[in-house]
Amino acid sequence: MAARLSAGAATASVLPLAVAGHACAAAGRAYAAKPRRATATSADVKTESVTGDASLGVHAAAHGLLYGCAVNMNALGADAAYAALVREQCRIVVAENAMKWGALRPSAEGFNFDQADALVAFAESNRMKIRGHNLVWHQNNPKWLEAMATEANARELLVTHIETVAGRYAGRMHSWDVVNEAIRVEDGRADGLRNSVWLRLIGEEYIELAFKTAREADPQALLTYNEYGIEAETREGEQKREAVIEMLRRMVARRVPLDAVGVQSHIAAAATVAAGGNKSAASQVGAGLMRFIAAVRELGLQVFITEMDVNDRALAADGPGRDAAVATAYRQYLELVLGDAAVKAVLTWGITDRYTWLDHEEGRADGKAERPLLFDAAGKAKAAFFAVREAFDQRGAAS
Ligand code: 9MR
Repeated sequence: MAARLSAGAATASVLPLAVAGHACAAAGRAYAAKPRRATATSADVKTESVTGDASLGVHAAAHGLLYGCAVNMNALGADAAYAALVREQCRIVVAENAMKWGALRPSAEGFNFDQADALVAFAESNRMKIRGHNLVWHQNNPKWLEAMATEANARELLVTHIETVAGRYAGRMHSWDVVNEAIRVEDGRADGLRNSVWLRLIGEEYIELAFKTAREADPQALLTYNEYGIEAETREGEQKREAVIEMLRRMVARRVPLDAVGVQSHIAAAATVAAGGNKSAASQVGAGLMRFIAAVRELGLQVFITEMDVNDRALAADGPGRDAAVATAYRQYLELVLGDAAVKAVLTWGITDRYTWLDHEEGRADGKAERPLLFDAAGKAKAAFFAVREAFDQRGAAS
């Protein structure tokens, strides 16, 4: 399996981040690395402008990239400073939750587009592009769906949902995550497909059905397959990459309408800086991910970094090391993946630590709030902001 993924891409099996740029160059269609600029210092963090021409959206655009973030609709309506921050930094937005079934489908009969429409209006009034997330998932489905969906009606439920939702915003979306997280190797199927409600009721063709329906409903949106857990240089990461790429190859061979792959990029900061450990999810990202991205590119598909954040659970509570380690993880990860010309967009999953989904998860052992994003809870740019901006600036011209 590993041989298939590496064919035509980098030949080294494992590369630490520091030399991963050579792997990209070996793939033949990557960017030449620029000399690295000095790391942002805490003095830079205090004084440098981050707005206007200094914003992430502008810096990304200068290097052929779209930058944006996931938007929390409750915060957007209630927190003017948050809305201003999103407006100032982003050229593309995605609803963190507002376009999921759970938000759109309070009942089997009806749709509630209030929050989704509000996001679209916000984006359009600020000339931002919009990603739709998502049309088919195993999570955040309303209770009624699992209760009433049967083998007899599941296709119709899925098709009606996609026609209605993608159709409503047709011609106005940059892209749609049509199917989200369809692979789960642990579920034991040879093809790696997750044992989701849609797989059980429709069979593996639910994926093709979803993409075809989405293309018909909105021929202009870039149709995306979005996945997590394909970043790490681990056995699990490699197995998942293999299963995803095989599924993508089958889809392309069958002419399923597919334009892009979303690499979610929920990563973890290195434990080395603050906690003294030597195991780091960030530093374990490398050649495997770049082979995957090259394989996606060779299928003629674009790559979007769709949900990046850096959890800091492994890091000691305070001191300068914590935010610096998060910034380092952003910098190393983005310098690596932006080495491939197929990567066209970077979105973070949120923008300020004030609103991060990670605080509603397992969280830090010390009970303190996570600091995984680019701005602190008061809206001040962190070292991670400057690391991301410099990673955008490092991206060279296409070779
Ligand atoms: O951040 C989202 C959180 O608020 C929701 O409760 C959760 C379930 O819908 O989804 C989170 O976002 C997920 C995204 O939709 C898909 N990839 C993983 C994200 C983090 O769990």
